[in-house]
Amino acid sequence: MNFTESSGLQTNVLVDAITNSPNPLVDPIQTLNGASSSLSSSSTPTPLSIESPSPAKNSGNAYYVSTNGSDDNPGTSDKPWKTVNYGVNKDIVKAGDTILVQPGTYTELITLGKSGNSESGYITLKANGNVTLRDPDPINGGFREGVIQSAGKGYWNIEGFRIENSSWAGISLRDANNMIIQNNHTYETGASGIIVLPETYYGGGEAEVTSKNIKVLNNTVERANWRWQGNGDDNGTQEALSIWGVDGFEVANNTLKEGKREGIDAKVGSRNGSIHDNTVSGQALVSGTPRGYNGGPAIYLDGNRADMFNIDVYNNVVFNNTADGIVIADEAPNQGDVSNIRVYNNVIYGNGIQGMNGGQGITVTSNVRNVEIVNNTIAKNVQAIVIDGTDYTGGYRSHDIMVRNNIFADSTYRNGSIEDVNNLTFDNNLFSDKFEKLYDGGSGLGNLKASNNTMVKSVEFASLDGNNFHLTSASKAINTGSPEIGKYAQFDKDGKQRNQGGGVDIGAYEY
Ligand SMILES: [Ca+2]
Ligand SMILES: [Ca+2]
Ligand SMILES: [Ca+2]
Repeated sequence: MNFTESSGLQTNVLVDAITNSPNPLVDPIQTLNGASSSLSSSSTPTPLSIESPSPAKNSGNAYYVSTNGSDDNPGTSDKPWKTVNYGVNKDIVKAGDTILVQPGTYTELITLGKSGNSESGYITLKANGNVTLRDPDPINGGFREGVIQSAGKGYWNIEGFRIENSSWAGISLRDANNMIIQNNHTYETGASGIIVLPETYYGGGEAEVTSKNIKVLNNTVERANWRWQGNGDDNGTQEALSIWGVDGFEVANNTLKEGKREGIDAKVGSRNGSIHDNTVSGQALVSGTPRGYNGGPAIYLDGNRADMFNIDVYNNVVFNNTADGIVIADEAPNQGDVSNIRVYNNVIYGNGIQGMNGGQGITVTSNVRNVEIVNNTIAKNVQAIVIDGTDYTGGYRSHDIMVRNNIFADSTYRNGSIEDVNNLTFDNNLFSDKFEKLYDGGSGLGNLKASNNTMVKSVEFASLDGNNFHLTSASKAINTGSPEIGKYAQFDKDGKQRNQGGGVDIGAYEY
């Protein structure tokens, strides 16, 4: 297949439109209470921290589940219950209580049948040692089924499980509020490892923004979408870690590896959130296969059928993914747009396959505005950056995009491309001389302000071959960045104060 600059994106757009269609298979979860959803329309420029009581402070009762227990028992440590699903539905379990699951393998679907609350706290469901949860039927199970699943529930802390071999998702939370999902490991899940999604899926607009205050922390999501066989397949749909229609989210310190489709995907009106300190590699494994597709970002913001705004993407390491790195797009420009996005301190390397896909480090497409791309280090991708506001998917030409203090090193096809964008500021970036131009400038550039971009023979990383992108003393990146960066970027990826040695450095790491 011949390389074209937009091949990855175009194909990706098509495929998501197909695979986001409703699945006609049986809905495994009874529809219970609809979630309350208080939507915030405000947009603030500071990274968001979701307030929540610490589950560790739960002062409630502890109950136990063990493989050698009985559901006729009282659920004490001496007389534990046998099934997790029994425990999470038992009347005696209240807000603030903890259910400890003793070591072993449990083969059952676990449907959360109640909620905690803000006064008494979360209900904690926790692995008390090595606990594996398995789908009792890894072949059958429709759209939205998860080995742990819920509908309209909130205030749960789900912690420490290994979940594997599922027909659809590992953890699937519908219309959820105030959930913490932490320290779990999903492995070879049919569809997503972890997904939050709306009951009104595919409805469009605010109706799809039904979840709020979701934290997904320190999980490993490995081999997600493992049943995905390519276009037209209903089994392995969605993405490895999907945040769908969520107001208020934090996705942090997760490790994603070897997924067949996209990695972390905040989509359809998700807003007021952050994606940070995650490590994402080996995603989009099907890209370029005969029935696969040639896209699939490792981290994806897709506004889709509702407004998406106020999201920070920072301190992530995104490497060796088959297709793209970080993509900001809007697959459904007729409903809502994407705005107020900050992408900073990310290290993005080795993504894409030349001749097969675009392999962009960072991409912004049409119907997107007010994006700041600051102090990222982008190396050894097919191309480093593409800003393309062409309206082939509809919507307006992208505008008010800032690309500042980034390193673009050793791309394999070209540094980047920009076209059809208004009010693009492109300054104080450093790029290696493998290609003469920093970007191929296409048509449709309104009010482009490009200045102080510097070409160097070598960035002088600690080790380009060894993927250590810290700077060494000879680097021209030192003290040549612009100090005009947001408050959010005052510290580098390592937490070091910027402006060491009298000036801000270019790239993710301050020398
Ligand atoms: Ca199943
Ligand atoms: Ca949209
Ligand atoms: Ca400095």
